[in-house]
Amino acid sequence: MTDTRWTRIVLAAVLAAGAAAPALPAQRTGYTPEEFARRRAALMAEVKDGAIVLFGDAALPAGTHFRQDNDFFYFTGNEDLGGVLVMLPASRSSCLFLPKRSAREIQYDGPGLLEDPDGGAKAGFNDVLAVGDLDEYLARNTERAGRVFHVRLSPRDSLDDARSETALWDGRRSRSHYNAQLSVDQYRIARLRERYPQVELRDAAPAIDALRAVKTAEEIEIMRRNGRLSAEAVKQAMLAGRPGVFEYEIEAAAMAVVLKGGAKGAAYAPIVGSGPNSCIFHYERNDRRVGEGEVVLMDFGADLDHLAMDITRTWPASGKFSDEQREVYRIVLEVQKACIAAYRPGATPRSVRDETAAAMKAKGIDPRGLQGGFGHGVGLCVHDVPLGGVLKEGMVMAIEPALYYPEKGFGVRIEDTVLITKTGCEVLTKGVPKEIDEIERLLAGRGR
Ligand SMILES: [Mn+2]
Repeated sequence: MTDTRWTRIVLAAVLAAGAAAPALPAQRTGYTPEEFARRRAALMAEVKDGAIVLFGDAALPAGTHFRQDNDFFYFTGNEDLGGVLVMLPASRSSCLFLPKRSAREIQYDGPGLLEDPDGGAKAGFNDVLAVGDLDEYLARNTERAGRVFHVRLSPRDSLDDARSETALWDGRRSRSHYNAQLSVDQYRIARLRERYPQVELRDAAPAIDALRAVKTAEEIEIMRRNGRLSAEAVKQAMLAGRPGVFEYEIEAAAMAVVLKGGAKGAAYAPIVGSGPNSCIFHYERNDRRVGEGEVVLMDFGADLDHLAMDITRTWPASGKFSDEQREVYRIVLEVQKACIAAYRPGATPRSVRDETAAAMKAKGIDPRGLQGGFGHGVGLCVHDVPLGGVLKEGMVMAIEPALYYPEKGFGVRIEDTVLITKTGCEVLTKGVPKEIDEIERLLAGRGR
């Protein structure tokens, strides 16, 4: 074996180890218990009166890791099933109700907070009680709470559906009256109305959303880490995304990185669209074989410590954009960069649109109808709570301009998630290339 062969083998091993190593140390930052106590105090300070009653999830999902109801998680950090949180702003108290479980149930699912003697105190609750005591507790406090319960009357959001989307899918499902049963949330409201007819129910969602929209220091640290992790995942997917592979192989390359980095999974079904599939906004079959000369559009983000991330990249499978692809890519990229430049505290959809138009004019680019504006918030949900029309420091937004040409068999979308800072914004997902020469250089490095 010659020296040069040795060098090459060692180099290959080092490269392989580098590719296999996680982008970040596997240790996650997570949350402190004080974080959730602070959030409860903030909501009680905002709501001031009545009793705040929030329900957790009641059933395990099939085939995927359990992920607690967003609003319930936000104020409890608790991942047990069937919990109810009751907060009394007047006395600044919060009490968590959890189902009593049999020894056998505990054997199956492991102990929860109710089985931990100091769990409640550690988590900062005044009490952790059996859910069977909930109605007695509410009845005891109805008069003290001024006959007002703040509950979630708005629809819930999920990992990947905003409150408005939950309502929309519900409406779509109900097109046939055979499918039009009430949701568990609607059922809970109906039960509360029946059981407490003297109590006025008010929607807690606006106050919750105002808190959730502005990220805490702990959330920002998690989202920064998720930005780096999800970016590394998309970068590995780009390296895997060449002609001849199936779209699901590209998905697998990204999933391996985020699972290794401590994420529970993807924040939404990964979108890997090659060729004509790049024009389908929410394509997720991911079962087509990538062809020569096509683009691959991948929309992907991890779910890390209950917080989502949202990235889209479009790259030429063969390693170089065609002239037509390059021209479209450049327009989308310039619009995206102009939006990012316009994101700062005080910005509105209008100001972003105006600044983007001015930037395109200055560069002599025809944006082909693409306007800047606001994307969507990102947080516990990929399509997070509404932000109220003006950007504030601590908000997290996805920016995702796109142009689609189904007749030409390709579309381009470029998306980053950004954190609004004091003076502008920090791109959390900058670890994955998006400049044309950066992309072509990265892909050239993978050889043939
Ligand atoms: Mn998005």
